[in-house]
Amino acid sequence: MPTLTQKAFKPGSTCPPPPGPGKLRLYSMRFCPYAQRTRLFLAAKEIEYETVNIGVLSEKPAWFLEKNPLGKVPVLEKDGNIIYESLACNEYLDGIYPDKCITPSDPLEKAQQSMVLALWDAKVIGFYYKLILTKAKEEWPAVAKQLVDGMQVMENALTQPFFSGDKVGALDYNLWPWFERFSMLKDRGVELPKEKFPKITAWMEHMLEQPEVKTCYFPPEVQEQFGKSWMAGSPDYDIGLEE
Ligand SMILES: N[C@@H](CCC(=O)N[C@@H](CS)C(=O)NCC(=O)O)C(=O)O
Repeated sequence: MPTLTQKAFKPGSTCPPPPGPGKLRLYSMRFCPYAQRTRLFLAAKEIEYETVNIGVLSEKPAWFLEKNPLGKVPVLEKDGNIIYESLACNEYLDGIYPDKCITPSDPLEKAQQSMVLALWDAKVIGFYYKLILTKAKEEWPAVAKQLVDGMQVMENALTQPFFSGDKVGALDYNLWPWFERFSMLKDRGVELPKEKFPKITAWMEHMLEQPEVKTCYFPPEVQEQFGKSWMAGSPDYDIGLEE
């Protein structure tokens, strides 16, 4: 996969020149689950692109805010157009590269996928970040319980082998990145035992077999190393990269 740079751009850096005509660029952060949604789409669709990694969780380069005023990754850039927000990025990719379309074309299926993502946003994701960012240990058990209760809602929503149906699809890619990171929360009281989460356990096993998931994967120890650096207030974006 062509990569413009792996090391994260930081404040004081210069914006790299725009990608050439017809070329696609992804502004990313190696450990960002939202950017991973888009990387999974790119890998599944076998689209060529270049990557510019940004140190986005700490002070960020001023030029990046000109790309996305929200200051968040993922961002796509192609032929002078800028797209931000992971779900918008993924739909845009399916729109401009219609081969291997991942977004459902059936309106009902599309609505159902959006509803499950809304459950995820309401019942899980806030507690996930609250647990990571809360320093007061005495608050962890209550937040961990809310998170596990939310995961039960997701277990109930998983009625087929994949969240998207018989085969892996958009909803699976849009949910997977946080599951890859769940071991980061073990120390804070969150586990997903097979007895309580049989469908999610089986789904995770299927997901880990998908080539695009393997392409975008970091093992738990690396996710945990990044998680610790972030929780300690100094995210290490460049773990594992050569000096
Ligand atoms: N709603 C956005 C969320 C993206 C997001 O929060 N990305 C994080 C990195 S994982 C980020 O860039 N954070 C920087 C910030 O919040 O300033 C999406 O779906 O793309």
